[in-house]
Amino acid sequence: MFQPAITGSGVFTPDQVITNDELVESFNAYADKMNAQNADAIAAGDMDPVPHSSSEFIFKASGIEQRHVLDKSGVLDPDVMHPLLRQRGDDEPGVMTEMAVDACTKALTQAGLEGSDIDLVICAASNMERAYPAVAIEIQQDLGAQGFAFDMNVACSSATFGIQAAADMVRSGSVRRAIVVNPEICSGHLEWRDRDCHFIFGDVATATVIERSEDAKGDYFEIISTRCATKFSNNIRNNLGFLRRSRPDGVDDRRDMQFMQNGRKVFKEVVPMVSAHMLSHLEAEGVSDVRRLWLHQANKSMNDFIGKKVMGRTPETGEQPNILQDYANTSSAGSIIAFSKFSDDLQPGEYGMICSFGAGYSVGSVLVRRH
Ligand code: CO8
Repeated sequence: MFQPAITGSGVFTPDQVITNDELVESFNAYADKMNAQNADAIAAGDMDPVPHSSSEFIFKASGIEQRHVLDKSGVLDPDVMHPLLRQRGDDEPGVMTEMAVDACTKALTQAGLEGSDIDLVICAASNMERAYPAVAIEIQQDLGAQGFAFDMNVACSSATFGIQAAADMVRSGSVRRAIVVNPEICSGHLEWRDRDCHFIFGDVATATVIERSEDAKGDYFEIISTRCATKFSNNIRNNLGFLRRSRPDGVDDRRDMQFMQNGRKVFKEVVPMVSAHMLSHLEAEGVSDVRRLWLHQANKSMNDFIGKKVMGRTPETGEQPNILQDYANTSSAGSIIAFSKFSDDLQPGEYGMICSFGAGYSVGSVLVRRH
């Protein structure tokens, strides 16, 4: 058996930013347009008007101030309300591959490795750009990696579930060096026409290199252990799927074919589930002094609750870094952005925990120790 370690991480951040004010201005223009178009039905009581959104609500309810996206022009156009991405030919890299290779290159550089040193690529994300071939195999090819590659999807928990899979394979010796990459194009499956959720997500890609600690060329974090858990819930759901054209209604732009959630229920049910999961993981390892929590980045109050419960006190500044104010929820990538940007200062011997959670429900935790 070998000791797996995280030896590098990297983040690809799209250039384009949408602030809350920009988002709300375009949403309200869309609402006004819809309400004018449907004035008669609204007056007759056959339809509810589309209510306005507000920047104050967004910040207060979530802590989000802005989000990065691949294309803001389509999202902010009241006549479009989704990203507009160029159709690529089958002989050029897909969008997910392009983002993934950027994040992987940064992670490999930090680890002092080349793409050809890698013998496992896991593309772990909430949605895949196509059904097949696996996006991971295209990433493997563009990195010049060896071995094998596969896709996996556990929604917001994809990164930690991917790290568990990779760490277990490195531990057993079935692979030598793995990269887990999380290209999340959340803007593509967010319903920008619904004020309840239009502010929630952003786009990003993260990558994590996992190899034997004995092979590490620089600083690293030992992966002490991982824990994954799932419990079925319909409170976060997207019904878009390959059977859509088989259904009699023939519609392919139904509300339920984009992200849907009952946010209040998610909040109430997931916070205790995640806190208990993290505490039992720490207890099983006999760790009572975890120094850093890199949590899933969905909601600031949610993270405040979880941090307080797990630490047994209000975390001090920097102990539980949030990046959601700048990135919004980036699904599985959120906890890895936090890890990548806020882990350098941990001292040798100090423990930290990466934890992601979300649709499924699902929760995954990775206990690491700074070498
Ligand atoms: N502007 C103004 N008012 C608003 C707005 C808005 N934009 N949106 C809602 N309101 C109104 C509501 O209509 C409601 O009005 P009323 O009281 O009259 O009914 C009032 O404000 C309060 O609404 P909510 O109860 O919905 O507000 P909350 O305080 O619960 O905040 C949140 C909403 C922020 C969504 C919060 O519930 C939350 O963060 N919950 C946790 C959600 C979560 O963690 N989800 C995880 C999802 S991520 C995941 O698993 C990955 C899925 C795959 C990725 C998909 C990518 C697209």
